[in-house]
Amino acid sequence: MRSSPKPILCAAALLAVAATFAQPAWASSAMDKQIDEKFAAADVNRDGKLTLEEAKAGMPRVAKNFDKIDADKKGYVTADQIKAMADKM
Ligand SMILES: [Ca+2]
Repeated sequence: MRSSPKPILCAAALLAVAATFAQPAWASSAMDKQIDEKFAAADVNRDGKLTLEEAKAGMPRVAKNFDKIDADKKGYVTADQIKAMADKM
């Protein structure tokens, strides 16, 4: 008697359940990816920072909330700051 297929099925079921519960994390990382892509396109001089001018041209929603995202008033925002703000919205 061999019953090896059963544990495999069990693991597959567990994976399916885990994937279902992981949905919000997935959605969040998909949004992060979208922000990364938009940020890269908007960051014209590729310095990893988005000035208000760059935001106005490439990420208008960021430009609108620029002062809120640029909490330290550095005159630019980073992708991480935009993601942190996106998580709150
Ligand atoms: Ca820049």
